[in-house]
Amino acid sequence: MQKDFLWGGATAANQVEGGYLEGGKGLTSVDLIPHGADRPAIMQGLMHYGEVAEGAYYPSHEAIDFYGNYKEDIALFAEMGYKAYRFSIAWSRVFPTGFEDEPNEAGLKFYEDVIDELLKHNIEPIVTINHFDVPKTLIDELGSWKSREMIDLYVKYATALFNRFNGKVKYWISFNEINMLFHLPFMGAGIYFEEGENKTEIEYQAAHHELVASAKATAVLKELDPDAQMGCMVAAGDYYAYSADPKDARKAQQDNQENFFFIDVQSRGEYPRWVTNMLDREGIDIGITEEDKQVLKDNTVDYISFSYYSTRVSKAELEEGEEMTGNAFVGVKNPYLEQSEWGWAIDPIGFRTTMNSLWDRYQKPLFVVENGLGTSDKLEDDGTVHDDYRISYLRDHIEQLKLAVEEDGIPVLGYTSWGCIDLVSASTGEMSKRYGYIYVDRDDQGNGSLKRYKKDSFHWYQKVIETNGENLAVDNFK
Ligand code: BGP
Repeated sequence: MQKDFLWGGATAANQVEGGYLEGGKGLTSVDLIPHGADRPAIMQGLMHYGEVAEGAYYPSHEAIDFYGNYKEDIALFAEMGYKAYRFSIAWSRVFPTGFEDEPNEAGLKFYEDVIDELLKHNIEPIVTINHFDVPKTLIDELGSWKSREMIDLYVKYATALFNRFNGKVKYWISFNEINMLFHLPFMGAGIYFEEGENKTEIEYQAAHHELVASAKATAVLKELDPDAQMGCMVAAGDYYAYSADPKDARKAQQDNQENFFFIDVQSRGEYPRWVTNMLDREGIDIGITEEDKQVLKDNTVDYISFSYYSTRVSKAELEEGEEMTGNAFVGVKNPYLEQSEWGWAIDPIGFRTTMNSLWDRYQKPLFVVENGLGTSDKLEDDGTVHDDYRISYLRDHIEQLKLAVEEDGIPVLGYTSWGCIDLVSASTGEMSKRYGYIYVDRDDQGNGSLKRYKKDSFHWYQKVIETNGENLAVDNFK
């Protein structure tokens, strides 16, 4: 791997920070998604909690208290040797309702402190501007990204960040997993559906607003700091055809095209024709102006960042009960692959395949900003956690990453594994679905000391970074 390869870890504000009303922060979409039976329907925008409900448990409200603990946590990242740390900024910490003219100083100051702490340890901050997080007031007043007004509000927010962190942050990501809008509209974009609304129309309308907002923010960034880089971010993972039946192959192609849609626009600067044709055919007008087209064309991204957890399988004709979901993507089970405890397929070779697909399509540097295994761990009495299964998973994936770089010649900027410290699961709201190198003592009901413990994988990853990916042996730390 190249000398300056950015090894590190990744988190998101709502999954680690807590302090949900501290420092003047406003309520945000995720603060309204409780743990429990209603969570899936709420994330999909099919049910809506307009207010924080009495008696419900909201994991984002306290999370793992990174808000109060960031110095100690960053010190642990530094001890592992991180070169980069990807985190997100909570929009409602900086603009509590989204409508204020001026940013909230306490919010900006918190992130400035985080960034300064990282820089002190020579860790490159990778900042996601928006990760599953829309201020509640914008949802209530505008219907979130359904409204075109969101574009200017987002650009105002992003501009406040670019101004404040100019020269300190080089890598920006405009939206986390922007394609999640099609799978979990409320989680991804603060959108819920009213009776009688056309789902396809709403989703493409919102997508268009996000795409224009991303492009406009990119223009501002380049103006303020020509050296900074803007990346798009997609929940990646190729769709395989279930069989050699042409119908399955065609279905896989369509599923892949849909998954690439946002990145096609952000990287190539224009809508793919299958989308404009489909919208015309369906009689859907999402209000794309000539000016929008120009903005999209002129402000494409510098790099393609992505999350990778698994590939997916497309089948044209589904049989009853055959459907399965992994990371919100629906498909069928791959008979060749094992699954995680939470039912997500494990496919290291698919990681390399996916990187090749992205590179062949866009020819822009890639950045792996999420990858990891969510599973339960056991904290031993002596404070150790023997997570050899996580080490194997990461080893198998990093091996494929190296092949993509060294054999296939794909430029990859870095690898920040997901949930480098245990955090709240986005899909389930659980703490017991753990991804971290660092164990956090907290359970699914919010009990626990929040104390941090180093897992075996902590020491393993430390060695991986120290040897720049050369020593991947599962016992390299012993
Ligand atoms: C991605 C999200 C993350 C993260 C991860 C793991 O979709 O960008 O926020 O949570 O998936 O998913 P989960 O937490 O549901 O296990």
